[in-house]
Amino acid sequence: MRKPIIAGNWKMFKTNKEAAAFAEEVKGQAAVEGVESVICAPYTALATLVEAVKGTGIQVGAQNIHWEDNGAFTGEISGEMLKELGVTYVIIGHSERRQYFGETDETVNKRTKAAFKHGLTPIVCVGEKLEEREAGRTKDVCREQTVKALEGLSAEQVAQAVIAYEPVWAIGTGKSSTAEDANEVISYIRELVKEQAGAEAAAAVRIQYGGSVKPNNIKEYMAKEDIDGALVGGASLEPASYLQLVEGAK
Ligand code: G2H
Repeated sequence: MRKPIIAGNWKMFKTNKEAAAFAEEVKGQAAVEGVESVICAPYTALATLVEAVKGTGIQVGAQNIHWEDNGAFTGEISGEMLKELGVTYVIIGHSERRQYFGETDETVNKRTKAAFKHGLTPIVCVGEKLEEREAGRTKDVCREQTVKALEGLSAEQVAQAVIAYEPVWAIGTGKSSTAEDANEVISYIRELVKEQAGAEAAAAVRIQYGGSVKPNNIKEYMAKEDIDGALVGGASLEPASYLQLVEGAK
């Protein structure tokens, strides 16, 4: 059985103080039996957040990782640095990184390997752009991104990974993919994992949907067989809304 996972992606929102205030508000209410809850915060808030959510059941994730352990890479953060803080998850290859910061399938693969090297769970993002969807290329794009992201990983690693299917046109736009459509693509991604890493890994890997998920639609997604949770941006920023999402994933 795959444990549902809700991951908040705070993107470039919340200062250190605001992150601490969020943790204070969710204290005592955040743990929901049978659901894994994660918040992926900006680097500057990670250390504070790891301390502040202790005992709440929330785990803390970063939003990127460099593939080297250290070196002359100005502005980058390594797995070792994240691990030392108590971070357990890391988002890799979010479409905003692909679109604005030159992320490629190759660098996504390197970062994913680095996450495993340091005992972090990667949340690997894949998904098509609007023009790709309209050209009927959704599955081709997801195939390319998924296969390349997971290249060279062991079946055990793939089984532990989290994949987030995020159609780019649904991100922050208020337009969400229907649960049926999302489930169809996610089932296809699970088939790809099966081809690449075997049936056991495919049955174990958790695949989230992401793109305008809100407390009022989370249950529709969670009701689908292949959808194991959500990667949530905007709706993860308010404590009450985040708690409703975690509750809705039960
Ligand atoms: C997609 C998602 C979080 P939002 O980027 O990864 O953001 O829920 O705001 O569409």
